[in-house]
Amino acid sequence: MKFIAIILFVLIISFSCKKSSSSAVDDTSITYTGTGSVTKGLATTTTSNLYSCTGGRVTAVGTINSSDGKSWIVPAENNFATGVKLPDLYNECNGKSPASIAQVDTASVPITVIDADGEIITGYIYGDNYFELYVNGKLVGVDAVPFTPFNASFVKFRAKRPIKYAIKLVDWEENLGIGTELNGGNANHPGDGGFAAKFSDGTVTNSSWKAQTFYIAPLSNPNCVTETGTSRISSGCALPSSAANAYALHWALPTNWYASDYDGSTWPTAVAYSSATVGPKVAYSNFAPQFGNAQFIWSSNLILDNLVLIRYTGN
Ligand SMILES: [Ca+2]
Ligand SMILES: [Ca+2]
Ligand SMILES: [Ca+2]
Repeated sequence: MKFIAIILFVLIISFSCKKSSSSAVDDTSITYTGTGSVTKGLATTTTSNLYSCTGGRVTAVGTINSSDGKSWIVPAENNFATGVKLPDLYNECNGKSPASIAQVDTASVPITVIDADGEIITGYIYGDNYFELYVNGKLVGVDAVPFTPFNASFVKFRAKRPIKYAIKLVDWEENLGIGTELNGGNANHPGDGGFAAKFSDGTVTNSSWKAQTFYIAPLSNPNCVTETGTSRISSGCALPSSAANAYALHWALPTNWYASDYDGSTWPTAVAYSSATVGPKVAYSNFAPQFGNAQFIWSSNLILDNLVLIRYTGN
């Protein structure tokens, strides 16, 4: 009996030591085998409200450390504070709620010069929730409302064709670091994304774009994300039981991902989603004729992929 008690004691001590030696992700039962960085639980808020608008959700930014010793900004590093806000097609925060294009003064929208010897291109853009638009390697501007209410933009820029579009897409979150929002009685509702755009050079969003995901959350187990080639697939993932048990995966953005000559050809193909699946608001539906045959696109998971980069080269 005494011998068994000693064995048990040694086992308990060794288990506790193992547990206390774990790093930021405090769960020794999970050995992650993929290429991302793993975080668990909520991030620390660094900006309590990036933007305020009556009726809008709290738009915060935070940081969280992963088990491999890296620090991550969630939901995404962004240029909202300093970036030029793109002109409004529809934006309740600025008192603009036209019922149709007939009520929008598109002629007075200023032209952003990307290439002085280029041609004038116009575009209609709707993103759930936030986007930053780069054209030929330069930032044209940022979505005027980062989270909610849902808005839409009308852009006008001068650029040389073929135009290289590079766009950062963010499905914003209220529970920083775990990709969820407060939705009525459900405090951990995994929000979804969706993005549609139509430009006058003939470019529309569809599955001929490329899309890569860089932040996936919430996950019950980070190993549920499978990687095939450059694809990061979370379709087999289950939601966590609680915020404390929620994992997230992060990948660093290539430093020059928006450059004109960046080769995004190895990225996964963007996935098109139906309007019914995305559920766009009036900021989109009031201008459905202008968006024409543009499709809603995202990476392979509209719900769990919260930071997605997309690229396309126009005609
Ligand atoms: Ca927005
Ligand atoms: Ca989401
Ligand atoms: Ca969303």
